[in-house]
Amino acid sequence: MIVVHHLNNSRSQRVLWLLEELGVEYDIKHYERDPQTMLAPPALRAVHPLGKSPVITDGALTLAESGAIVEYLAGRYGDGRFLPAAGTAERMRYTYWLHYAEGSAMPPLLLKLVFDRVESAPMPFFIRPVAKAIAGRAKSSFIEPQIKLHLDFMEAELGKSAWFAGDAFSAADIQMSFPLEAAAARGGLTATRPKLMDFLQRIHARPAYQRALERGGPYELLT
Ligand SMILES: N[C@@H](CCC(=O)N[C@@H](CS)C(=O)NCC(=O)O)C(=O)O
Repeated sequence: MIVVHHLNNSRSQRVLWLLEELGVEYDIKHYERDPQTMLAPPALRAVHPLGKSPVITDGALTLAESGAIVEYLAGRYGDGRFLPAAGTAERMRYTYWLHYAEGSAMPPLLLKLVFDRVESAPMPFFIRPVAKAIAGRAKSSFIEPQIKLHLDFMEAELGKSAWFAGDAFSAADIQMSFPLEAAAARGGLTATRPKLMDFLQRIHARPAYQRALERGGPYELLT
């Protein structure tokens, strides 16, 4: 039986959603973030040394890293569904987006989260103006322009086909959901990018997405 080590409000929601799309049986082991640090509890390190979510176990296999998990589950249990055929242009695009989500789209969004927190963290009053100035400069000179670059790119790509890998919904769309949901929560993704907003609406309407929310519990992305 597949076990998903699921952290609240996290990337592991994607894995639950994929398993619901695949119709595969699975169990969930729940972990709660520390409310102050937002880090995962130490118990997750007993499953994988990094102690991050998602991690799955499937028999003797323990697998971390959401892209690797999505690739494994779609390949092993998909029976050709949610995975474009090998050797096609769609398969190449599928592979690209599977890597792009965590490798390129997430880093500036994570930096934004960190620097937003620097600005609002408790600190001695005489440090605050300096910390705010450094965080503000990092955001305006690098982080926000990078987020804009990526959002513009993704918006243009979704102008070429209904889904990221082509005209059929694939597991790459599931992998891409997290950066787009994070961008809507904290990265300035709004109705000014209608293709991306429409993508979010379409995925949220999928019955498997909703079943995954019911099983995973509340899902509110960090802002
Ligand atoms: N690139 C990794 C990122 C894993 C990751 O950072 N997960 C976050 C949840 S969204 C986490 O476990 N955070 C808690 C912590 O670092 O303690 C993946 O895609 O699986």
